Amino acid sequence: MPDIARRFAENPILRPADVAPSRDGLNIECLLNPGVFRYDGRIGLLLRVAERPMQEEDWVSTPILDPHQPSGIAILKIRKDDPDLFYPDPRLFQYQGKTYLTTLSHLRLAWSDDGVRFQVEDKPTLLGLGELESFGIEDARVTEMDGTYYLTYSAVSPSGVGVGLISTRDWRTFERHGMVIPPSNKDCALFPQKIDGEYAALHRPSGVMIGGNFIWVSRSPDLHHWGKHRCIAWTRPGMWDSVRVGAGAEPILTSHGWLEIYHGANADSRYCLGALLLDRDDPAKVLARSLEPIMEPTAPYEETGFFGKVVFTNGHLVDGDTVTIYYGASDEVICGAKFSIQEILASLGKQWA
Ligand code: MAN
Repeated sequence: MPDIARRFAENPILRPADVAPSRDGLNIECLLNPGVFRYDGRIGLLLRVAERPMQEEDWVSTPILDPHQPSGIAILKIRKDDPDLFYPDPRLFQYQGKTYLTTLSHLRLAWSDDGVRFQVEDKPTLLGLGELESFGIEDARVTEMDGTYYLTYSAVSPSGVGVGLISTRDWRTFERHGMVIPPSNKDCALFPQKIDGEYAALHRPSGVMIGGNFIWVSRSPDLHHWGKHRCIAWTRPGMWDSVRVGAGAEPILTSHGWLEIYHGANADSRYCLGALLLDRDDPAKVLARSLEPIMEPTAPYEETGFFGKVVFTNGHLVDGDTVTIYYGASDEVICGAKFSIQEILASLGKQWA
């Protein structure tokens, strides 16, 4: 089944130039991978805003949060011909054996009445805080339960990437719960309701030496302590999701089970979207999984950009049969697309029957 996404005619709906940098001296390079929610009659995006200093020709420079600096950030600046520099990927580099990100991300709110035209707030909403977030915070998933919005996000630092948790009821005051799943772990999507009286989450540990980048499901009594771990979706050699897979936003409850839109990448780091159907009562049971992507990077803004050939989503809204995803294209601009839930289920064939 080919790409079944109906992209917004207005794409990209937000670009770096639409947003004000968080401080003098930094440039916004990328807007990406927003969390999505409804609050007070409006649609909210929690954007990931990635910044760095204006790049000079022979240098690479990146900001790092540092409470010891009066400005709160230090700039690491290295000559490109330095033999200790290894710069294989626009997203990260290695220097003297340590890995750094090329940009520093914060999270920022944008609001809309129609889901297409968004007003971005002038200032960051949430910045990395403390030593486990000194390389920034990224890719927040938003799940509402009983009027509380839970944000699960990637907390990045020299110690690795783990899952942080923040909650809010009003989008003005935030409670920070710290890191709830340690490195290496990301792509954490909470289920929107308890299962057997427990919270449940999809997440993506990364195995070193043995194992890999697979999707797991776990349970928790309190969102802090996670157990009953099960690995449910592996990478598939030779396929579009051969190197890494990770959950998108919260699973959607359908009459056939939990539908999860996930991302998969191959050895060329080409990121596509696919679907998983999980048992309603025991989401560790996978009922069906896309053989072909339901969305692939094909539009010009998805094929070329800061990091090309990427469609990546971690936020959506559901209205009846329609799921509207908001997604990062080429790790540079924000776009929207709609799917029919029935069409996604039909694309899975009769695997779950
Ligand atoms: C990783 C994360 C995402 C990013 C993709 C594609 O999974 O850094 O934020 O969008 O890679 O580059």
